[in-house]
Amino acid sequence: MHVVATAGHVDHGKSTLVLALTGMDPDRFAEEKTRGLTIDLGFAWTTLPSGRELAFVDVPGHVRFLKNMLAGVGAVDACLFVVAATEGWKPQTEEHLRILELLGVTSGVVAMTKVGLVDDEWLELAHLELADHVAGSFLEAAPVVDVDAPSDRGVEELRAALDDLLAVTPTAVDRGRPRLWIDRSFAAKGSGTVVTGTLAGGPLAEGDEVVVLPGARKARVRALQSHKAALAVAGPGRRLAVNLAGVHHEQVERGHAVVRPGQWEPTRRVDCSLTVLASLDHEVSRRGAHQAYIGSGEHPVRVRVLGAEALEPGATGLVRLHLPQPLPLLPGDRFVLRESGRGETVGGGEVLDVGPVLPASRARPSRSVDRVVAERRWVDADLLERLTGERRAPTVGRFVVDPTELEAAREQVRAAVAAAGALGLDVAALDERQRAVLHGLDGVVVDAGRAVLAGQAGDPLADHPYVAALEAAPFSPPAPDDVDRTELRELVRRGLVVERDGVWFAPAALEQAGRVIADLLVASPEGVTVAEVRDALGTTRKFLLPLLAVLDASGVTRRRGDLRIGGPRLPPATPARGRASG
Ligand SMILES: Nc1nc2c(ncn2[C@@H]2O[C@H](COP(=O)(O)OP(=O)(O)O)[C@@H](O)[C@H]2O)c(=O)[nH]1
Ligand SMILES: [Mg+2]
Repeated sequence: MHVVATAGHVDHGKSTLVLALTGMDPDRFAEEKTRGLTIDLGFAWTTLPSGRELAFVDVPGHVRFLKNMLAGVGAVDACLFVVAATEGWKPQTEEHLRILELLGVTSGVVAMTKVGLVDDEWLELAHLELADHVAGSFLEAAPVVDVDAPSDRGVEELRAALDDLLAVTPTAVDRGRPRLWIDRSFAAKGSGTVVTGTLAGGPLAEGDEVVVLPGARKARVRALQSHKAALAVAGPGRRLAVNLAGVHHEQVERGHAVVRPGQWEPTRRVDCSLTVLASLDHEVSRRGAHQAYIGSGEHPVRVRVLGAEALEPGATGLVRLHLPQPLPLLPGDRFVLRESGRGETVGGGEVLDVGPVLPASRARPSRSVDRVVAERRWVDADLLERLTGERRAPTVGRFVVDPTELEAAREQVRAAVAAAGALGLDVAALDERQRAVLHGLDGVVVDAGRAVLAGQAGDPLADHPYVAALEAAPFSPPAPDDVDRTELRELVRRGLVVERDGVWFAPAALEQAGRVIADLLVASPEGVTVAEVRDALGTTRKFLLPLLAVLDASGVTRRRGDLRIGGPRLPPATPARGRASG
């Protein structure tokens, strides 16, 4: 199954050839018949001698209908390139060849038509002229077949040449991501909206839920037809008519696309390569009114040249295109750029980035998926697939992460865990990305919602002799004269010792003091004096004043004049003792 587009100047015999090859007249419209002129796309199909099926998209040759020509040649596999022997190479012969090249068409057959109307000498000259013009293009080595449709001369040879060509033309690839650029939309009696197009990228099946973009209209595939025959499933690379339930035909138009929901990242801004035609007599810059032909649509665009002010004729550079409506595009999609004012083809190129994040001044787009990851640093793997068409396994969590960025994030989280010490880092306080990084981090254990360095389970500092010494003499604590300064700082940081005004306490001493004061307050609810506390703890003012300062600061006690009363964190009194002394 292949789709081939015709190409060539008006009246050179494209439609006549399609009729001769298929028995079907591609000029559908009454107006086309009476004027003898193809205005819009025509469709016809045939089975080749090999059994291979071939569909033609017959395009108009007249310059006024170039827009319609462009709508038809988007997803084709090859071209039937037509040049009349009588007239030879003409402006639209040239323009169509350039457009096919810009759209990435790489194979074709040339038909030299109307050979019955010229003599041998003229025909020989016509061939020489043709060879001159296709030199250097993808048609340079293409077979050239002489035909004269009225006498049937050459039609069988042409059929054979097409068969040979398609035998070596790769069929459309199935990436599981169907996209049908709509070239016609109409209401069929009794069945509602029907759209047609060349299916690419993946299959569509009866019953599929789809969306029509732009506009994100949900619809369902009610029925499929290819070449007038009903199909339950249609693979990519087919001309297809799709009967859609759920949308009105007037909501759908040429240039829209039928896709599956959730597989695309519709965009209004794309970074692309742009090759400017060498024949253009001016440079391309942001000036001028441009139209981009993408898929089957024509879209007015703003053009911004990246990394330069303008592109010279013949040059290939980078541009950012601003579209009026979001389109489901992918890197690798081709487009043609025309200048609407002058009505000339400017050039064309390839979509490189459908979701550029860098400002135009810094953007240097390419097809590289690594570049997308590096620029976004963290990308959801599903989003990355929608942006690039490529599936990458997530590096952490659901994210694909730039390697440098990931290393930095690992270091940052590891440092935070280390800083949290033996108590551990509250995992709930981390954001999603940090949590994802934490879970893959070597040497970190997560226990009961807290992350600790693996070495700290069984922390040597917890059994530090100084802590033991402080606990042994809670209210006459020894000075840390023999303790290593780094260790002491770490002990303080981890809350294993508490320092105030040059005096060090064990946390246990503070707790004990709090309980003793609570008991005293049962007997003296109006408050206790420093001397009373001192006596109850059996300590001296030297130790007691810093100790009370800690208790005041932590809300265990509060000052009222010369007295201490209970603060919000005062522990409950010991029931028995409290009552006994009261
Ligand atoms: N003698 C002769 N006339 C042809 C041939 N092919 C097309 N024609 C005539 O040329 C005119 C234009 O043909 P058409 O197929 O409409 O050209 P298109 O604009 O390229 O599609 C018609 O009147 C055809 O009958 C041919 O091979 N020999
Ligand atoms: Mg025609």
